[in-house]
Formats: sequence, C-alpha cells, structure tokens
Amino acid sequence: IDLQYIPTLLFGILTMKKTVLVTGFAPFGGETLNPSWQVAKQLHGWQPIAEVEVVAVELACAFLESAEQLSQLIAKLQPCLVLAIGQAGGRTQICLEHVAINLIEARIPDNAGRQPSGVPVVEGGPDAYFCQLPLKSMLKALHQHAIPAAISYTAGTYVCNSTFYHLCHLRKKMHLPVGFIHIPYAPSQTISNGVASLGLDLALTAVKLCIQVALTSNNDDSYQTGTLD
Ligand code: PCA
Repeated sequence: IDLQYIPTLLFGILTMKKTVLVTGFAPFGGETLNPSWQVAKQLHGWQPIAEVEVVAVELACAFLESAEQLSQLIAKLQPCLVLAIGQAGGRTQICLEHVAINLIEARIPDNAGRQPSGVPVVEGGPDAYFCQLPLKSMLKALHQHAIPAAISYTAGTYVCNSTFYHLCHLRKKMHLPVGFIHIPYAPSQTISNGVASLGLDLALTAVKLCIQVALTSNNDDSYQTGTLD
C-alpha cells in the first residue's frame, strides 16, 4: 500500500467509520451534464446507516482513466461498498445491472478520444461477472417506493460495462461488494426529443434506497424478474 494512504487508513481505524464509494460519470457524447454525477454528488457526506459515510467521486468517461481512478480510490478509501452509477440514455427506468462482460465495443470515442472495438476489458479475464449484491431485494424496495426499476442483463459494451467489469475484477481480489446502476436521462436532456427521462430527485431516492438495502440485507429476496427478449 502506498505510504500516502496511511493517514486515511489510520483515521478510518480510529473513528471506526466505514466508507461507501459512489461514483458518477462526466458528461459524454455531446451532453452538457451526466445525471449519474448529478445524483452521486448529492450523496457526498450522506450517512446511509450509522458509522458509514458516502464519498462521491466523478469518474472520467474514458476507458483507461476511469479504471485507473477506481483502483486508486479503492486503495485509498478501503470502502465497504462501491456503487457506480452511469447514464443509460433512452432507458425508461432505473436499471440494476446484473452482468458485466469482458468485451469493449465502443460505438463512439470515449472522452480521451479512444474507440476500442472487439477487445477485452481485462486480458485473460473471465467472459463475465455477475453482481453479488442483493439485487432482488433492492428492486423490491424501489418498487415499494413506486420507483420504475428493473434488473438489467446488459450494461452495454461501453465505458459503464467496462467500469463495472473492472470493479468486479477488483472485488474478486479484495472481497469487496460492488454494484452498478444505470439511470435514464435527466428531464433537461430530453425537453424536445420525446425520449424517456427520470427526475433527478427520484433517481437520488432510488440510489439511496439501493445503498441502504445493499448494506443491511445479506440474503436476496425472491422477487419476479427477468426478460423474455
Ligand atoms: N454512460 C455510459 C458511459 C458513461 C455513462 O454515464 C455507458 O453506459 O457506458
């Protein structure tokens, strides 16, 4: 471990405070905001349960940079949970991602100008990882609060999937609970194009509920989910 992280670690041990790392992404694809960061930044300093505090960080929407940022943050903060959030433009509901695949197919360049195609996220890594958070319990909580949400079985092939895959890969090494939530566009991004959006307040409530369930429930509820197509 890097010496510069020792004060943070000592502080954590002395105060018994645990950290939840929540990330959102920078805007990309010509947008001026990314709802994932608009939501994540409001969680900075929030205490989902006693002795646990959220640290929110904006990730670059770039394959290499976001992975590097995440591994440094995890080494520094030693979080007890990492929840990454991303924008899924056009989706109609909150999506709790079940799967991360070891494939990058970038339809547009990332914010660093790279556009990899047909390459693995991690050379030699498994084809896929499944999320190990209690997704069904999280989904049930969202539905009980009347928030449109589903479990999704693809996080795409762009920076979000790649970030989620990196997180799962780190989870394996560090026994770290990790998850990924895609949220629809914010209403301000869709005022004249007729595309679906979700209010940022509702998205914020959804992410808060997911964090609380992830921290407090260790077995997954049975709850009807899945897709036919
Ligand atoms: N959404 C993109 C990358 C960053 C973001 O917020 C994605 O779904 O891959």
